[in-house]
Amino acid sequence: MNRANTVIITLAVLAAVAAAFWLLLAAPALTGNEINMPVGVTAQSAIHYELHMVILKICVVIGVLVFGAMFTSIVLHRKSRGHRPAEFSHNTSAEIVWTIIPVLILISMAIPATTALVKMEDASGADLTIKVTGFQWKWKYEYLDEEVAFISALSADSNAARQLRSGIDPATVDNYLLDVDHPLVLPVGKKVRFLITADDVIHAWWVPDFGWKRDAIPGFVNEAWTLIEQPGTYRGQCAELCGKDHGFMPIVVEALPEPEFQAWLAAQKTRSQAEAQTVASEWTTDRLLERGRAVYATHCATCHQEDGGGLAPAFPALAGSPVSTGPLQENIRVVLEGREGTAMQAFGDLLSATDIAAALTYTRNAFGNDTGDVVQPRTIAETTQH
Ligand code: HEC
Ligand SMILES: [Cu+2]
Repeated sequence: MNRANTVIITLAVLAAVAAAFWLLLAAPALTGNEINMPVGVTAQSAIHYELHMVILKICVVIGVLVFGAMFTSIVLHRKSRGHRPAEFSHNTSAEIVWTIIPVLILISMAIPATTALVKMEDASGADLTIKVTGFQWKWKYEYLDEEVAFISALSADSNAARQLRSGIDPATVDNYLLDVDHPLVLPVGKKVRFLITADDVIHAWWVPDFGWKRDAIPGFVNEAWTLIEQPGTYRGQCAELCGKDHGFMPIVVEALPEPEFQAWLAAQKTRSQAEAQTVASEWTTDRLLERGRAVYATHCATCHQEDGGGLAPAFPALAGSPVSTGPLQENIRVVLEGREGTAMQAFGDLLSATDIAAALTYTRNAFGNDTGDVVQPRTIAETTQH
């Protein structure tokens, strides 16, 4: 092979590398599939994307230069062509050059990276603050200063399909394991600050389209922020690995234009005020049982099972349980305070007085537990105030 052929081959390899890179960038337009990192929908994810592209381009240029030089010397200066290796062992000017150039490259990468980091951490000047608390296995969202708070748990469809031998094909469930009963609703174009913590074990709040993920750690409050630029529904998951149901506590964010968001918020406030009033009123047994069945399905059935039969050995049956059929005060205490050191959490922090009263009334009368006890929401409200 003559020299001209070798040069042509080397150039062809370099051209192929460069073409592959541009194809990577053009892929979404050509195939509809994203190979590159997605851009996301927030001010912050745009910062990440720009930084990623700057660094990627620098890396590609370095890669082409280094591999180009390597392949050229391997091919053109190989032994079979009669080349002999040089025998010097030090070259001060070469050493200075190959130290200074990488240092300059690293500095030129550190500047945009640090700028991006500083912007990512700056949660000041937020229009709205949301406190996010991770529980086993659901999220609680509190709109601070707005007196709006709710629990967001896996949607009933997904929950039914995921049960062992449910007989339901997950492929038939819309957004299987990525749907919740009450999504977090946020305004578009507003800076939203998050205070993220957990009540029991470590969780992690992650919506990929937002471009960040934060650990939710008991006893710590982590800060984060977002500014969503496009209305839409964004889905994420608890990204914690260690624990049986982190994969079943998804996150759904509905981003609404400001006026629609305000309307939603007003409706929520009216609802929670109405709820506060009904706590004081006398509830009929049927109403409590009906509500209790729903609360039980969402908040208790994962462990104690739909039929109250429990899941031996870890989760006791409530059907015939000495607590669910024994003295009422003890049952109230177990549900409000939980059982320290077990998966039985303190529901007093998690559910409203009405929900707890309904769940107690239901579990003391369902599954053959015919105690006939009716627990009024006001009884629970009085207990928790002390
Ligand atoms: C994450 C799993 C989990 C969930 C959800 C859960 N429990 Fe429990 N529950 C447990 C475990 C585990 C125990 C046993 C604790 C122990 O060993 O002392 C328990 C114990 C109990 C007991 C005492 C039973 C007995 O016989 O000792 C009652 C009553 C009870 N739970 C009611 C509820 C109610 C009501 C709900 C829903 C509002 C609920 N639990 C949700 C895990 C759970
Ligand atoms: Cu989790």
